[in-house]
This record gives sequence, C-alpha cells and structure tokens, in this order.
Amino acid sequence: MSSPDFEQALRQARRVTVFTGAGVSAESGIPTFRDRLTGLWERYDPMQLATPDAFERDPSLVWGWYEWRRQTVREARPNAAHEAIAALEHRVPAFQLITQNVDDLHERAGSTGVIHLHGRLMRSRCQRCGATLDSPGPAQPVAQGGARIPPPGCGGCGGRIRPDVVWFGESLPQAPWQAAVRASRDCDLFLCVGTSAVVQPAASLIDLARQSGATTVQVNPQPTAADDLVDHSLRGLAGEWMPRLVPLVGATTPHAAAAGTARADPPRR
Ligand code: BV8
Ligand code: ZN
Repeated sequence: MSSPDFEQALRQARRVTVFTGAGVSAESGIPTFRDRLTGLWERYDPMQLATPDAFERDPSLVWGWYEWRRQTVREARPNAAHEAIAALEHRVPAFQLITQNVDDLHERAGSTGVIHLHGRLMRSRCQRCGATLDSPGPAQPVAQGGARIPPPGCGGCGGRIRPDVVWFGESLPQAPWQAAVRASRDCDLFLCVGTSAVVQPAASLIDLARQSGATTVQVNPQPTAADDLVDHSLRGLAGEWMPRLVPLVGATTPHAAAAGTARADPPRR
C-alpha cells in the first residue's frame, strides 16, 4: 500500500532530480554492467573492458566491444521508463536528469539537458589532439558474438581514436559532475532509477540528495547499495513503475495541469 507521506512527497514536488543507471535501458534490450557478456567478450568482465589499460593492451577487442554496443543501441528503442522520465520534465518548475549511461535513449525519448556523467557512446575522441567526433558506424555490421575491430585514426593528426566515455580509473568531466552535484543538492525529490549504486563517485549523489533534505526514492527489481539510504524503495521494473509514478509527481503544480495527464492509481509498493 502506498503511504500518504510518499504520495504527498510526489504531489508536492517542485524541484525533481532523476538519476538513472543501466537498468533504465535494460527493457530496451541493452545489457547492464551486471549482465554477463557474450560471444568474443564472454570471458571478460565489463568492469575490466571499460578501462584505459584494456584499450592500451588490446585496442581492437575494446573498440569492437564499443562498436557492438553502438550497433545494439542504434537497433534499440527507448522504453516506457525513458518516455515517462521525458514527460516528467514538463510537470514541475525545476527538473534535471542525471545519467550514468552512455547510450542516447533518454534523448531519443525526448529528455533535454541530460547530464551524462560517464560520457557518450555515440561520440569518440582522438587520444592525441582531443578532437571529438560522432562515432561513424563500423564499415560492416558487427557479427553476432562480436569482432575485433581496429580503432580508426584521427583525420586531423593521425592519433588513435577512442570512445568518448569515462573509463574506470578515469576522472569524471568536471562540468557535468558539478552540475550533477548542484542538481542533487537543490532538489526536493530525488528519483534513483535502475542503478546498483556501486559506481563512484556517481552513487554518492544519492546520499548528497538525502543529506540535503530531498525525499529519495529508488526503483529497482533487486536490492542495491542504496537500500539503507533511500526513503522509499520500489521493487520492480523501471518500465512499470515510472509510468505510474509520473502522473503523481507535481500533481498540484500548474505545470502538471498544463502538461495534462491521465489520473493514475496510487502505486502499491
Ligand atoms: C573515478 C562508461 C577518480 C564506460 C562507466 C580503483 C582505481 C580507480 C578508481 C576506483 C578504483 N576502485 C574503485 C574506484 C572507483 C571506480 C568505481 O566506482 N569502481 C566500482 C566498480 C567500485 N570509479 C571510477 O573509476 C570513476 N572514476 O573514481 O575517478 C579516480 C581517478 C583515478 C584514480 C582513482 C580515482 C569512473 C567510473 C565511471 C566508469 N564508467 N561507464 C562504459 O559504459 O563503457 S560506469 C558503467 O557502470 C556504466 O555507466 C553503468 O552505468 C555503470 C554501472 O552502474 P549501473 O548503472 O548501476 O549499472 P549496473 O549494471 O551496476 O546495475 C544495473 C542495475 O539495474 C541493477 O541494480 C539491476 O538490478 C537494475 N535493473 C535491471 N533491470 C532493471 C533494473 N532496474 C530497473 N528496471 C529494470 N528493468
Ligand atoms: Zn587527432
């Protein structure tokens, strides 16, 4: 049964921050970092592949993994969770979406101003001159099971091109990080969707929001490292919970009235 304080916190929210992880893209068919890899990368842990050392040691193995991930994302579609989150930004006066994900499914669902803490899968950059470019697709589709694909050279300086993402052991870009800290500190409702809350410093935003007085809610079918931190844990899929939560958020604001919404039955937890 939903508790009155939970529903009231949703209805009265004016400054909402949503923080997503790989689980929000799972129902679009994008494997999470908890999922085992298959094919060529079967014996690798994503945490080991998404590192500068792995790329230095075997650039074609890592670049092939990113080409396969780009192909998977291109073939995927945003799911109901992405769409509900995109609708949410029109219902309250202040809204910010922060994602750990490198896919572009939030943008393709209509979200704007998304803070990407860990970079963008569809963008690459030169290791030598730093030039960034939209990742061209592979010359031919990546075979099922994956393939080693040598990374291209930079058209400007001939340096090696790498994915424009933040690998483990690399620092987060300062501007997105500072913006995420502000959005976590200044919100009155913090929705944490589809993250194991393991990867740092991103996961520390949850406690920052809580310490700053926000009502914190997480949506996840599994227990997470944030279980003892958040005010409300909704066990279940993002694609099921988010379309039910959104019509309640900011329900008393003129923004919500203008955004229009079907009434939703209060979510049962
Ligand atoms: C840093 C881009 C300072 C790449 C990613 C040793 C040396 C250096 C650093 C460290 C170290 N030891 C620890 C660290 C810190 C390290 C870290 O956090 N490690 C972890 C493993 C403990 N962090 C870093 O390295 C960060 N940088 O600290 O810099 C520094 C610098 C130098 C030296 C020291 C310190 C950089 C971290 C960024 C890594 N890059 N992505 C790429 O994508 O290829 S993070 C990557 O992991 C993804 O972005 C992904 O988002 C994230 C995994 O987290 P989640 O999103 O939560 O995904 P996960 O798979 O874990 O969980 C999915 C959840 O979804 C699950 O809970 C599941 O139940 C749920 N779910 C599934 N289906 C659904 C669902 N939920 C809802 N609905 C569903 N349908
Ligand atoms: Zn270059």
